[in-house]
Amino acid sequence: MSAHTDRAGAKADVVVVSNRLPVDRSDPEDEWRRSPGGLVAALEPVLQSTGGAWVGWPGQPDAEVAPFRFDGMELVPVALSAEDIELYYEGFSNDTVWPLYHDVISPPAFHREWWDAYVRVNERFARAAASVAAPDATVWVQDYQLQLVPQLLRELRPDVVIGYFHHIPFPAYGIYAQLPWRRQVLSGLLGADVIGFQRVADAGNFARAVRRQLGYETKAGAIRVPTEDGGVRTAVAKAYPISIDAAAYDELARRPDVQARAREIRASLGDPATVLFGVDRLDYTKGIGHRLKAYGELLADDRLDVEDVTLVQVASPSRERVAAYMQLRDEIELTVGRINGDHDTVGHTAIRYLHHSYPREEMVALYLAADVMLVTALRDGMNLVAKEYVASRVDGRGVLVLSEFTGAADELTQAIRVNPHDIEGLKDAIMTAIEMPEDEQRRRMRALRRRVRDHDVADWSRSFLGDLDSVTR
Ligand code: GDG
Repeated sequence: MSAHTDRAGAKADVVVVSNRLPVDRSDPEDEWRRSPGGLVAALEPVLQSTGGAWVGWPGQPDAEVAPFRFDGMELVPVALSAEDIELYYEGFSNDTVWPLYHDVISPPAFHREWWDAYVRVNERFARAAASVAAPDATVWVQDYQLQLVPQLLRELRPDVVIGYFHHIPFPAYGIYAQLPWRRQVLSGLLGADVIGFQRVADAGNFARAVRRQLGYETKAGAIRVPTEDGGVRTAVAKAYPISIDAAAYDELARRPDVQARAREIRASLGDPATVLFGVDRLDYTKGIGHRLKAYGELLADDRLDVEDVTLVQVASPSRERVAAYMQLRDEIELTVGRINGDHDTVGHTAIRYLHHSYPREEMVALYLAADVMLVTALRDGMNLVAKEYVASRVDGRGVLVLSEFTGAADELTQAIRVNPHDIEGLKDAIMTAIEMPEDEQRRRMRALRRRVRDHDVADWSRSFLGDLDSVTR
């Protein structure tokens, strides 16, 4: 193995546990590369300064990889077989929990063998975390694939302090109650000392489910959890809205080459008066179909003219082996083809549809090229795209149309707020955004930028870890 392995095996005072390790490589012969993304950017400095460890799946099925050092962190791979990936990841995580927690936009599937695999894999993650944590360490578990880890880890290592952050919504009780394993999942999460959610409403939904299902007393987010020895401990359920590395986006957006690329993008679209932009993982929660329907009707009603406007829609490939995602892709691509067929001219296209992933520089150039950003999610834990758009608008212009069903809507109150199910309302909101005078754009963007700058991802991790430190000591 490479030079990364020199200090492998050391115990860590801070351990992050997530489904994926923060590194990637396409081939076992290649070097590891850091994955892009805000979570990695936020947690890496914390782990580097504490000699911390990160536990997660290295990204290839059946890969047995020994722990190794990377960028000052100890990386502890958890192996997943092709069957684990199918049952635990694509199955229970992405075809049971994901649709259920996003208000059953797509019907969740409940399969006992998926659940069994979820338990088995969560146990594996908990054992890996237990083996690397130093005495009294702090362990921070990330997201819905690992909801059982807090309790499993507490059983193995009662000395460690455990935090859990839930990146997706926690649904209302009536929906949550459908889950056949609803009590086990709540108990799993309650193994943590602090359970963090994106919105105040998510933390409230969780506390309500705990009261209804387990009968524990909850008071302003403090949950009294009975312990094995007949005592009681307190778990805290609270909102910590996640954010982005705002300074990094600001810096990229000021780069002359990125600004030149933004101009080039507009020119290559035929310099339309208005560029609308959407970028999402191709996921049924993101409301891409609703967005296309509203836009298609605006063209059909002659409220918009294809000579003056183009919608750029980046739909990055996602979960391509899950049936609901294959069907969604077909639906979206049929709709895009129809709208373009009906409205395109030889020189202008209604929708420039891109089923690709792009480097971050290109994303920022696209944000800068877009007069109007469309975020029309039907349900979204936070939605970082909305924050990235705002952080990239160093020119102070641009309009954000934002679904009220995103966590971001609680914070980004100067956006144009929409209910994406209301197609007429969405059409009016798009027109308002297109026609918004520049001074109003600037006024709103100033407030939005201030919010994102003052609450960045470093602030998020500081506040979570600060609370974790204070509730337990
Ligand atoms: C989950 C929750 C919560 C997308 N396409 C490309 C690309 N992206 C990047 C975006 C953004 C990220 O992916 C997507 O984050 P979102 O927050 O919008 O949505 P999810 O992926 O569903 O994330 C969500 C989040 O976790 C964090 O807690 O906000 O609610 O569902 O950063 O920029 N990035 C690049 N190329 C692409 O083509 N480089």
